[in-house]
Amino acid sequence: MILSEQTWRWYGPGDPVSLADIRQAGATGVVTALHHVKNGETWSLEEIDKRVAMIEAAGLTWSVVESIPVHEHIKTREGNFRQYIEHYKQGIRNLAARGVKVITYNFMPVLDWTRTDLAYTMPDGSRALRFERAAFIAFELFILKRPGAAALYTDAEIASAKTRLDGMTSEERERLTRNMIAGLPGAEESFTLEEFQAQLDRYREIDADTLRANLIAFVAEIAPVADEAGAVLAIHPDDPPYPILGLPRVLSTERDFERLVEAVPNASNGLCFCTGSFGVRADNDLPGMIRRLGDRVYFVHLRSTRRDAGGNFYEANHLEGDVDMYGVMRGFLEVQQARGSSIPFRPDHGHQMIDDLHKKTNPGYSCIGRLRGLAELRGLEMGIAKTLYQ
Ligand code: DNO
Repeated sequence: MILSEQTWRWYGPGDPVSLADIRQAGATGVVTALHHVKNGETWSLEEIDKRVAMIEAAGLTWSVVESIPVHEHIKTREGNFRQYIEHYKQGIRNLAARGVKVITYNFMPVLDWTRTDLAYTMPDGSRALRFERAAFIAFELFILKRPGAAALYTDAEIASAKTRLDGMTSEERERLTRNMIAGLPGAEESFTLEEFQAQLDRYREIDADTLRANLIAFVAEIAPVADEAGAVLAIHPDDPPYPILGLPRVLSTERDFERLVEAVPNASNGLCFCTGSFGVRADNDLPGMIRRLGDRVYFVHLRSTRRDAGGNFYEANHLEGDVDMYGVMRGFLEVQQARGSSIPFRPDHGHQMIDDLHKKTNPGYSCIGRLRGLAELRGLEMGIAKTLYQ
């Protein structure tokens, strides 16, 4: 019986949730990145060695890189993109040489994940991350004032966004702006409003077909390097999984990932199966997807969201919300039995709860909320595995 490898994201030495905490949570693998290395630079052996030593001294293993950021010039194929791709390749070789062989990345333009509210209070008093459509539209139309954006929305949506904005204090408006453009943890960029609009403008001529071609061109270059080094690549889906702010999206559905594999069939070209991101779309059949894409799933993020008819969603407890976590876990176990080896997963995000509420942690990455998630997922896995395989 093969069980998955339990991992936990760590933001490095400055993370208020320490390696010792991770060990007590019962995870064995660490998911981290060299956040201090500038986006586009090579991850040197020296910096990798320091990080490996730190993690191993805590009795843990550096299992997964999340992420080596993809420079914006690579996404738009301009400026120094050729040099950045060479740096990326060297980073893959260096990591693999030190035994770190699963590399997560994403190809979302400008922003990594996006939420309007980082402290949405749940009925039990814990706090969750939320994407609220009216607040998002209020930001886009009335704070950022993105040219042409109004054409995307109905009059009723615009009116409710205006009402929403009018009801906000100036502090709330500032907080919304910060949430949107200041970069959530993991994002390597943070902007002022003007800089943000300038970044969006760089994509004016880039539609989904062009972005997809740029993704394929990038992966076609790095996958052979990963194959040779014995590493695998795990692309993270778009979050949320549809176009926002006029930016194209190319990894929101099963078909999107299939297209990437059809274009670049190399074995290293794989997926970070994130149930929280894919799960925001009702047309993504998660238990079916993990089975069908299983051969290419190299890392898994387990998290659930609850969406409503108005296009809002919040992050639910791991076994609640819209994600059929039982079906996903069962599929995930089947994939691992078929492959004959463990695949790493991590509890993705968690509520701020109990003592988390009195601490400043990275949004989504508090200790106790994730501990609850990991404990629930571990129990679910054990229950299914013992029933099916013993
Ligand atoms: C959010 C994370 C993302 C993810 C990147 C992968 O919590 O899942 O920031 O790390 O998109 O490149």
